[in-house]
Amino acid sequence: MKASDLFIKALENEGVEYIFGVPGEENLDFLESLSQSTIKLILTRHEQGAGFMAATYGRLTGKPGVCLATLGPGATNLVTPAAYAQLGAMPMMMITGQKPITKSKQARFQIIDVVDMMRPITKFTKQIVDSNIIASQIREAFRMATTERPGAVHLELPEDIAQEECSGEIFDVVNYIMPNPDDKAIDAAVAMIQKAKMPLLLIGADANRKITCQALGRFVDETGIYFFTTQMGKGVIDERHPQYLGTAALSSNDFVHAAIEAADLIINVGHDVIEKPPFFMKKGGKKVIHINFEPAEVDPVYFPQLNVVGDITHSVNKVTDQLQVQEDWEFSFFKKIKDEVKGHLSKYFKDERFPMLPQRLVNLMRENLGDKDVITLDNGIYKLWFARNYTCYHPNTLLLDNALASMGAGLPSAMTVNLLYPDKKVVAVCGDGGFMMNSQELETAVRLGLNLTVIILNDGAFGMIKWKQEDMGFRNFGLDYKNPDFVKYAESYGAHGYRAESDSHFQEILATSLNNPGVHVIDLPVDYSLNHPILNVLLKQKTAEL
Ligand SMILES: Cc1ncc(C[n+]2csc(CCOP(=O)(O)OP(=O)(O)O)c2C)c(N)n1
Repeated sequence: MKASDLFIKALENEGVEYIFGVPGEENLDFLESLSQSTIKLILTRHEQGAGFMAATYGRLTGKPGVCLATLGPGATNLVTPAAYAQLGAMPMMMITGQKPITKSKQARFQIIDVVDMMRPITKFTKQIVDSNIIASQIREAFRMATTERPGAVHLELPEDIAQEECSGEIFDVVNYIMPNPDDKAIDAAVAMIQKAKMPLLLIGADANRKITCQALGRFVDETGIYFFTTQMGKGVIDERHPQYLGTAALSSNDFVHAAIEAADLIINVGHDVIEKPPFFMKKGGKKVIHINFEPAEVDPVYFPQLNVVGDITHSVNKVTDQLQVQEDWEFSFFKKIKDEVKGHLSKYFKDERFPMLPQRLVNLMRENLGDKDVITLDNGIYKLWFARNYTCYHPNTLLLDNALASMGAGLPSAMTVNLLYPDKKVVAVCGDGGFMMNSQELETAVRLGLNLTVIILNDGAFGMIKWKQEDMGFRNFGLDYKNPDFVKYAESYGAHGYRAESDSHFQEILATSLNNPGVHVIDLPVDYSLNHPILNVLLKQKTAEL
């Protein structure tokens, strides 16, 4: 069999449905083999778009999303999505081409050491030097990508190896069950929770990967313990729950931090140090139980006293089984915070000023989307507003990146959501800066016949950095730009373009976009004037008063 045919057969054996990518001439044997396969090629306009789409596929399905690029410049364009998948624990496999490795007349033309370049941002990176090991290397790459903690893997397929005749055989996919935690660790966790006066549950990104909703829902219902989430832990338990205190979006001085400050024990299910810290540990301060698939990595702000390592669902269920509700648990402060938060969050929900406040947009999105519809966020200041203020009813209904926190992933992520779940509505909320970083994928979305809406929050600036600049007392410098006409821009791709002129006009456009097929791009002028006074000033005062 030709080696590139075997490569594709091995990918089919892994259940690969799509390959997202931008082929180069070094991938042409691979492409020829792919043309005979059941796997669909999703041609994108930039390797970054392909990588973000593949990573999101991995994030949503738990199966590695596969992307393809050529050597040199194609491979370097995959660096950001590789880091995105690796930090975000999204299983993703990258395949890159290379000039022939045995005989080549290319000298150094386009050649960089891609395998080494990928080393710090992947779990596994290899050049295939012999076609007979293709099948085993692919099996190993998929195993690595999906094993806890999931992440990015990379295989380089040189042109001459792709053309070889080989007799490789396919390896069966072998899944395994995650080990359960040791009883001693469970006993210790139960004892610590029972001894605490104000225990508080934290739900992090890793609890969002597997089906932990039921176990965690049972834990909070049976114990009465209050909970908060990291940004990537949002939605694991329906946030309408009376014990939900909020999402840690800021680093400090939010209502949720007042609860964290008061708690004497944090039961941390699924948070690791990759996400922006939702709280900081201090020596001699509160205690932390780390419940996760892996033991905690120690960091100056995170050094839990107890690790419960193993399958998260099983750990949580075992703790719940044994835990006795204590009469001296004191939750009245948490209840007070819950009441304060409710009033604070809804304050600007009905404020119809235009340009629109991000708080108002959050509310309109919640009102207009169904329980399981999805918002994908790019990276900008609005991410804080959505993480704090948007109420998730189900896991993975607000997809954001709080690990690499890269700009440019909002639109590609929404495209994958629509590919996978055509019955769900999906809206990418992007800043004008982040949208422009991968806006060329509008062509891909239109060509694929996808149905999605993009809302561009137009402030003519890198708003997030402006907000930090103001907080640091620096002058307003170096962060403003001009935007293209987004309506014409969208239309030139064959998408529908709209510019919102008022609050009610935006609502009309939003309804049209959500209820009609095709790609819809809404230019929404945004008012960020309350970012500093609320996020930096008011919250400090409010939380100090609690
Ligand atoms: C690829 C990348 N480059 C730079 C940054 C740093 N950064 C974070 S947010 C931001 C500004 C985002 O601006 P925009 O997308 O317009 O959103 P806004 O904050 O204005 O709503 C920048 C430059 C980043 N996170 N990712």
